[in-house]
Amino acid sequence: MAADPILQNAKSAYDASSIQVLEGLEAVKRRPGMYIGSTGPRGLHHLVWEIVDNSIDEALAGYCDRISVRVHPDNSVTVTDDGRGMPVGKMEKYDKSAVEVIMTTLHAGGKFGGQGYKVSGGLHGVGASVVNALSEWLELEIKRDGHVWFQRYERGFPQGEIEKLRKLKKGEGTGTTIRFMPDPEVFTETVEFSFDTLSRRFRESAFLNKSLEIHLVDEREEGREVTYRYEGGIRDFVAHINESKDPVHKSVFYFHREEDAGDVEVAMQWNSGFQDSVFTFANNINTHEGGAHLSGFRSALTRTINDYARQKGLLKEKEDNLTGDDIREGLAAVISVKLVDPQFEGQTKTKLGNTEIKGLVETNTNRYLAEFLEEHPSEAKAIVNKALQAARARQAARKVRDTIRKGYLESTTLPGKLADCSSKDPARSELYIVEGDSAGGSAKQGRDRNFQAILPLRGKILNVEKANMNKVLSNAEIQAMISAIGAGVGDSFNLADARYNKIVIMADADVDGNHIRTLVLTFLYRNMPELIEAGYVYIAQPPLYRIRHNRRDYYVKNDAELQETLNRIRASGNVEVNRFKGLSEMNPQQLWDTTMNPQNRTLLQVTIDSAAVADELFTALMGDKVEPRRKFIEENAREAKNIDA
Ligand code: 28G
Repeated sequence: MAADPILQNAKSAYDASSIQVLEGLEAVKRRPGMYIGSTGPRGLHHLVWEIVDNSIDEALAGYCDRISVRVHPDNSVTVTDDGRGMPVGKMEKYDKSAVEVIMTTLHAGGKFGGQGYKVSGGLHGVGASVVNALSEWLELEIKRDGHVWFQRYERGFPQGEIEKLRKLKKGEGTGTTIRFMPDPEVFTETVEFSFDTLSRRFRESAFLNKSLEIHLVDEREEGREVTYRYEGGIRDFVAHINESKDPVHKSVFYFHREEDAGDVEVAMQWNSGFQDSVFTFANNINTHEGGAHLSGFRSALTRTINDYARQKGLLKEKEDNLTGDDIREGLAAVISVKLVDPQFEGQTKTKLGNTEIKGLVETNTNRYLAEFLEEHPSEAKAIVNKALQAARARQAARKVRDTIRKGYLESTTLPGKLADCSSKDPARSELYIVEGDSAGGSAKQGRDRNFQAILPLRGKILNVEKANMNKVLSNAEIQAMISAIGAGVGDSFNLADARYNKIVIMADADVDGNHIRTLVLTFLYRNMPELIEAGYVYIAQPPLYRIRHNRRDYYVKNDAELQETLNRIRASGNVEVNRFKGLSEMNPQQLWDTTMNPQNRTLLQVTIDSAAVADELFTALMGDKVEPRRKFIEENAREAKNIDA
């Protein structure tokens, strides 16, 4: 048995059956998608999440308070933390250093492959070997035990043993640095990291881990860097969600409770809007599909607010209880739980299954919320009033809905503007939602009517952020969309009734096109999220340029492709380049060839993440406040131009 207490720890950890079988890295190289989801841009970024999560685990253990991430011009990434440093001592059982065992053995099943899920806090180093296997090279620098240690790997293979570089200077501190170069033979699509994707994720991590500092530097572009550190943790997260909105009360409700079953943290504040933005996390993982923590929170919220309203006479005896929906209107909330053995379930494995967590969240939310309401009577009144208003509007909306029900929503009559396809098989059928009548006309002529339906949208559809459900449902363009899709809306949405399994938003590649795309996406995200979760929603990519050369036409969808194509055909000269200003500039044949023909087109599939970004973008752009809009446009100008990225 090793004398080093760290090695003893490590040994018991590795012996534990929870770690399961140790496999070689060949499995990762054979099927990268099983371990990182995909080999596209999402998988590429996953490499960074795996490494940074290990630093965050070290922070959760209480030893690290600063993480820095650097993207180098060659697209390699360096992550540094000021934790204890990965253990460097020899493990007798393997005849290797502990860090080499961590870097070269695959622990547990892949995150995306099945049973094994990573538990934040306690199992760190788990994903590092996956990153190592998928990196052309990876270098480690560890400060601990009085020295700086170094080791290099190539495609997962150590290039020599770990070695001492030098002695640590006085006061230099400890920590881990990992620099890796994603293997271009694995990430064939792209090896380029997106600053915005990295930055968004690190902001979220910083919100979820109070006082943890995360510094991101992009060496590819002068001055591009951010530092996130939130003393308020998820309280600041909620304040951030409400930044571009108008809060109906001042203080953010917050509690943090540590119990044997797990840690619970809740923060919330109501705004004057109509949507609810409740985000839930388990072990820092965004649980998009909710689960036990969310149901516990909802029950407690409905119960405590009703109890309070009754007790204070704000709700009269003869009046019905406020519904959960009434109470959650305009609510911004973050629920974060940390537990030892999280069970992730659901279609996308983002639903927390641990039933014991429901009671934990429910009991504490009941208790702390009742206390908050008693201690903040004027805020409590504002909150209850907001819910009462929502209840009244909901009753009015129900009446409207009942009257229009026969006319539009639930009727079998399809909207007049819809050019439907002949196929009645949803699996084969596609609905193109097209901006403008003239582009709609071209699309109708250019399509394959066997399986492609066209729905032209006139002008700007309703601003869903500002309008309540009542108005949203009586808007003609929205109604056309709802009845064409055929699966209902909101609570009565039923995915199985969707008439198309592909819903393609087709708009110009300009500012107006972006606007309409964002509007439609936001509408779908808020009223038919199941459609996005099921992967039914796509964005069409019309070309940006036409290149005419020797009587042949080439269509390209971005500047990079333009450059590439020009380089390819440059030799023979006499090239004509046209910029497409809009869909309507293409004739039906061109539209079919470039954007609609399944043989040639590239569709972008909308994910819940990208829809959430659209939602955020939308709120900032459309909300009532000017300052956040200006700020958002400044910070996200690139993104606003290309929300598809
Ligand atoms: C910079 C990029 C990513 C890390 C640590 C620190 C320890 C550690 C990492 O131990 C083995 C298994 C469970 C204990 C733990 C150091 C205890 C004592 C560590 C990182 C031993 C892994 N001293 N910092 N792993 N554990 N940072 N940053 O990867 O039982 S990984």
